[in-house]
Amino acid sequence: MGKTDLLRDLESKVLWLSTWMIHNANHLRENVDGLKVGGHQASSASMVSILTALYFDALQAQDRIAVKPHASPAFHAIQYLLGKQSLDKLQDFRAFGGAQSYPSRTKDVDDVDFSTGSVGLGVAQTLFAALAQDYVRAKNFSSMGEAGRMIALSGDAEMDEGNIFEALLEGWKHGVRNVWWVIDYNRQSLDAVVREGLWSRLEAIFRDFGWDVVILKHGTLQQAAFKEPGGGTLRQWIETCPNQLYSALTYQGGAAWRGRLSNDFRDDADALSLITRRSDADLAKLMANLGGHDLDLLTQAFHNARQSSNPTCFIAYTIKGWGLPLAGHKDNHAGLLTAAQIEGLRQSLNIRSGHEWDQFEGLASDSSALQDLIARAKTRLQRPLHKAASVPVPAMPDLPRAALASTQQAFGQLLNEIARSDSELARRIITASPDVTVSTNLGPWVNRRGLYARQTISDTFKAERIPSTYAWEFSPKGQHFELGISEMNLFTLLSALGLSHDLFGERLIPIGTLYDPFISRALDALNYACYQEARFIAVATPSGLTLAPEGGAHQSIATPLIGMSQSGLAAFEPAFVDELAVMMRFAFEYVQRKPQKEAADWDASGGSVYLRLTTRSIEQPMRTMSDELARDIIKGAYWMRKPGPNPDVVIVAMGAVVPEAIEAVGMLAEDRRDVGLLVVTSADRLYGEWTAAQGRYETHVESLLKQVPHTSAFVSVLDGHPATLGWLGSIYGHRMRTLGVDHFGQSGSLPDLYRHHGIDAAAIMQAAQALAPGRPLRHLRLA
Ligand SMILES: Cc1ncc(C[n+]2csc(CCOP(=O)(O)OP(=O)(O)O)c2C)c(N)n1
Ligand SMILES: [Mg+2]
Repeated sequence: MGKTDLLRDLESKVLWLSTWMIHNANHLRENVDGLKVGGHQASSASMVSILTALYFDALQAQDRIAVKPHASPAFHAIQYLLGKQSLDKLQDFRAFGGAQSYPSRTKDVDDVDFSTGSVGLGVAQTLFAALAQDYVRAKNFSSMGEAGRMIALSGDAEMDEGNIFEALLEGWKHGVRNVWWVIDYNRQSLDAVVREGLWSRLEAIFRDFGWDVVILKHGTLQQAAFKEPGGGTLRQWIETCPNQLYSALTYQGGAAWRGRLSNDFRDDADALSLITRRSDADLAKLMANLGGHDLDLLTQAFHNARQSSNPTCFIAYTIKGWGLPLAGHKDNHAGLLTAAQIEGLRQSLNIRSGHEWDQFEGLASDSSALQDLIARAKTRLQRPLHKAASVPVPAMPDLPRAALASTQQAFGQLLNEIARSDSELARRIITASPDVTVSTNLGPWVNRRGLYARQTISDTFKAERIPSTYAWEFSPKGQHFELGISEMNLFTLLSALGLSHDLFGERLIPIGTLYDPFISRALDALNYACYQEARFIAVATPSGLTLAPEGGAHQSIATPLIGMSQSGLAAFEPAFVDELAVMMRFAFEYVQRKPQKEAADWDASGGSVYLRLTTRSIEQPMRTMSDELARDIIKGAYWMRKPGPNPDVVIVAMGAVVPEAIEAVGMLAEDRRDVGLLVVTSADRLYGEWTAAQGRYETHVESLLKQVPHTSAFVSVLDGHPATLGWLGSIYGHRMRTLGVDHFGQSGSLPDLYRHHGIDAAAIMQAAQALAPGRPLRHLRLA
């Protein structure tokens, strides 16, 4: 038997296993809560042929692949055949601990390279992975083998997602290569049938961006039929058939095809006899033989594409629900097979009852030949066990002491000092910024380490001897990735770079800078980066109202809550320069921690880090950084002024408004007893430890606050949403007022805006007065 026959057998096995898997999952769901398994059956069947051609023929060990979210069952079925997925996980598809609904790097045990689920993100992820691969190769960290193809399997409606086009443009700028996007062109979305002619728009776009486009429209059966007498008419008919009609006829099957074609071909005897020569079943098979279901065509197309490194888009015509009774129906997205339909399919595939999970049950080919082919695929896909060495983290450089400084300025200085050093850390850092490199203070780092590009591009201003603060020279040696303005691209790139240790076996320490408010623009990309355990440091600056004259739309409010609520991301907000240095050192180590499945310590697995910085220059405390203080900063809070034994009020402050709190505390202390000032450096970590411990041990926040009697009151303040610190009162039941920003800001001076939003010293004192009444606060009256 030829290779194609074997592949065809495996294709039918993958279709069966994925269908059976969903059928099982459906039973399980119905028993629990009556929910139906949505959106898998038809979408998965649509991609069965493409996945079969890739995994059992075309893929190489160095390739990495993002599978269309709803093709998860077919993907897991293939992994099962390859011996990488267990039967019980397939049986538990979508159940707790079972194979995941959407391929997940972290939750699935099989070879998921990129987690998908939110359409569009996986597609763009492969493009940035291709750029990351080139970066790692350019650095010659170690001798890497052949470059892999970064492959995305995308739905056709998935191409509606804007982030794909943002990525396409960025890829073009950076000369992306070794990336394949395979579009499952089944002309159906979730709700409906897609617009006519989408393929030609897509083709034009991809060609414009310098991609090769391979259109896989007609399978080999159709191509052969076109050569028969009357074949031209058939071809013409298929070319002009509207998507809806093609889908409808596919759904109805052979007799319907015959009815329609006999009528349309009535004036063409040759074409008529072409269809009369075929049985209903053969006619249906011919009409369903689109390029994306033709294994010969697919394997050949992938083989050809391997010959060049050009980015390549395959538009593979397919049928949604291919091979199943719901094929082509416009409502099939969440469709499931009935018990009778499953039974029919089982019989047609010669699968005996009780043998549904058997690997070769019912297949025509010799099982040893199938075993051979699978074994060859396994060997081909055998990946080296990546053990990226960790990068040692030296002590952070000492910055010259300045009386006044901002955290953003200090961030630039710290990176500049790291850039000057010859450390391994300096070599492994890669920075990126969406067109805000200079304004987020990465300029000094870039001056020293240069911009990265595959080809050297010199700085014309420098060559022309025009004075400029920044050298803007690109070379393969450079360590800064200049991006266009898209924040989605920033986080998708950070996600790719932050998986380099796993994807390419070389550890990178990616640092991305952006304006804090625009984190929201990229939230989904950030979420997916964290979900798949990519490791990076996001430095968001400037933030909050503190950006006063820039106006309301530039002033972030919700980001401290995002930092707290985003899983896999440790969020910090330093007030002072020495805190920032401690956080950065921690971040370099934290991003390299190895994820652990059952970690005893809530924090052991590490994660990415988010630093929320500001441009506000504030007076720096003259203190030496003790180990204890450094530890407290990382845990999330420290006493700047320890309260006395019986405080009327404790002020809790975070970030840019700590000076307001210091001022308020100074004035309050004249009229209130034992006032304390707690500086929060990470609401996220303080809260994270407290909730993770569930009372099993005394957490940092508990040990800080237990000394404050219940009768004391708290006033919290930050330049962001007040809920960030609002939970502190619930630890021991302290009364609390939470100050912060909960409405859009506007342009203005800093004092104007702090006053307007009630986060200045006077507002803190007023809140303290209200909670801890007593003799009038003399400074409040003055204010
Ligand atoms: C960002 C996002 N929005 C919405 C969805 C819900 N959704 C899942 S599949 C789908 C339609 C996908 O159509 P297509 O890409 O053509 O894939 P097909 O099912 O046809 O293979 C939608 C809207 C999602 N998963 N992600
Ligand atoms: Mg589709």
